[in-house]
Amino acid sequence: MFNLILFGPPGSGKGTQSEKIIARYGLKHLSTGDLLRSEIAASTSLGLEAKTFMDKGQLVPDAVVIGMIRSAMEKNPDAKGFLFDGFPRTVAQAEALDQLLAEKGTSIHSMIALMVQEEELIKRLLNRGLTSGRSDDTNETVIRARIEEYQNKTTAVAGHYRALNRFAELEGEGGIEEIFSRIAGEIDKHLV
Ligand code: B4P
Repeated sequence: MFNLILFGPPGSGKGTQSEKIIARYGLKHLSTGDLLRSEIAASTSLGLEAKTFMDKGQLVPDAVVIGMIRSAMEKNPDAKGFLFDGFPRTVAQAEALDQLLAEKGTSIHSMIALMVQEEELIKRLLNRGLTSGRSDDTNETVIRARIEEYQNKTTAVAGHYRALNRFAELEGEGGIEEIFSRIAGEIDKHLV
């Protein structure tokens, strides 16, 4: 298996680049943001609970997202690898993910982090909010709260994989194809 984490602040291009990565490399895409939004759309109790956090720009509790990832992995026993997008976002989530993969006899091969300046993130998310219908993309105060959550709770996850020597940081500004070429160059180093 080849397992990759795409990492970066909200609006850094994780969702955008994930689509291109799965198309080229055939990995199973697991986005906690997408999984949570489908729970919200189906009005499940998990979705209704998650929405109260997401609408404030806060992270959803670890136990909820870890349980969701566990069941998504169990539904895909034949995947040739996973692309984790938006997960892990806390050190506790990273430790749980390492454990889940160890149970399958595998591990994370690489974490790729996209670097984007804060003002560019805000511009992209407000722009997406014009059409996405996402309540967390339309209010600049909520967007800034998401970025603050990232700085306070999520950046530490990079240190976890850096310590394992499985971390690469790439420029996340520029054209979408140009950024994808950088990501593919990094992935290919692990596949040759
Ligand atoms: P997510 O759904 O993960 O969303 P995101 O971080 O906002 O966005 P992403 O980074 O994927 O967006 P993209 O850049 O592709 O999280 C939403 C919320 O769910 C969180 O705030 C949290 O509450 C909750 N949550 C999710 N996972 C969780 C977890 N593990 N633990 C706890 N809570 C969790 O797109 C942004 C925009 O930029 C798009 O419009 C795109 O078109 C544009 N764009 C992309 N690349 C561009 C480029 N190169 N140039 C210009 N624009 C670009």
